[in-house]
Amino acid sequence: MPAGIVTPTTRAESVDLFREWVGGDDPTAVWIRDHVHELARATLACWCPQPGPGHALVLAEMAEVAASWSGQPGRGSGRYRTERSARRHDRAVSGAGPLRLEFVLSAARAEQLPDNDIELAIVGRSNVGKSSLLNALANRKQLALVSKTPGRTQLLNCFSLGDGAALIDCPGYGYASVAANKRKTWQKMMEDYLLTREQLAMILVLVDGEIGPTELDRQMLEWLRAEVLPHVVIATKHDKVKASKRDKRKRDLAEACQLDKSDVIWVSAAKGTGIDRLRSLVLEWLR
Ligand SMILES: Nc1nc2c(ncn2[C@@H]2O[C@H](COP(=O)(O)OP(=O)(O)O)[C@@H](O)[C@H]2O)c(=O)[nH]1
Ligand SMILES: [Mg+2]
Repeated sequence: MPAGIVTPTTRAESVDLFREWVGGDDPTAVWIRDHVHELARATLACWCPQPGPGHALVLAEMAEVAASWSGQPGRGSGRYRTERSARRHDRAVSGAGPLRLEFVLSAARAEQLPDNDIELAIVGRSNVGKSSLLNALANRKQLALVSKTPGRTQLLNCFSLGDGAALIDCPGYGYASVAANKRKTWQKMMEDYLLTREQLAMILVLVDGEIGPTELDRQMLEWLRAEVLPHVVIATKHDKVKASKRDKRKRDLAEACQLDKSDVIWVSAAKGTGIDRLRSLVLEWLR
């Protein structure tokens, strides 16, 4: 920030000044404009290693500011908004409504996935409601049936959203019947994918709202925190919790996940509760 011109006294003044400076020709300002999303993500990861829905809102606000820079007079409109980011922007502002998800392929290893620009991963134990949630997001009954095909339950299932964005339905953990060597294969594949996939913008950790986090869910969350991977907890089967018990269940589930109540997103694929909001968040995370 150029020093000594004006000393801002209010937050609004500081923001105005920052906007003015960052819209200018200064090489640092140009660099910041070009890297705003990476900067936002990195900053948030430092402030708050346990990402929640609040992250998406902050990122959305920063993206809005960045979009306004791209229209700055002088530097050439559109110079800082690539075609791809413009498409993402259009996709995001086109509003929720069913996501246009299409099954692409199942992969045994991350390298076999298509070269998507950006991805979200859905993880959770088997039966938590991953396939049902995908169907609900797309408002399709059988979209995610493919992932129930025998043999495919242990694979990374890729669903495209168009424009280089994809959702990856990861194999569920916690099959008691799965042999130890298979569990090792699962663990290696998941670690390879989650730790090394550069396109991965957010990991959606599904927790069964009816029964709360299992030991394996808690281990997964601990691992994600230790690796500082961006993730958010989604509690499924909201409809299965009695209305009279919901408040307490929401508190208990959040606490068991070491989160704030407001950081857990509750959904019901069966009744559609929370699905629209999750669609909007998905689009935000994919920007
Ligand atoms: N009541 C209710 N049941 C659900 C919901 N979501 C999933 N289920 C049920 O939970 C079971 C497992 O769901 P599925 O989507 O196959 O889980 P996955 O193994 O994680 O893909 C199925 O019997 C679903 O019908 C929900 O929101 N409400
Ligand atoms: Mg499934």
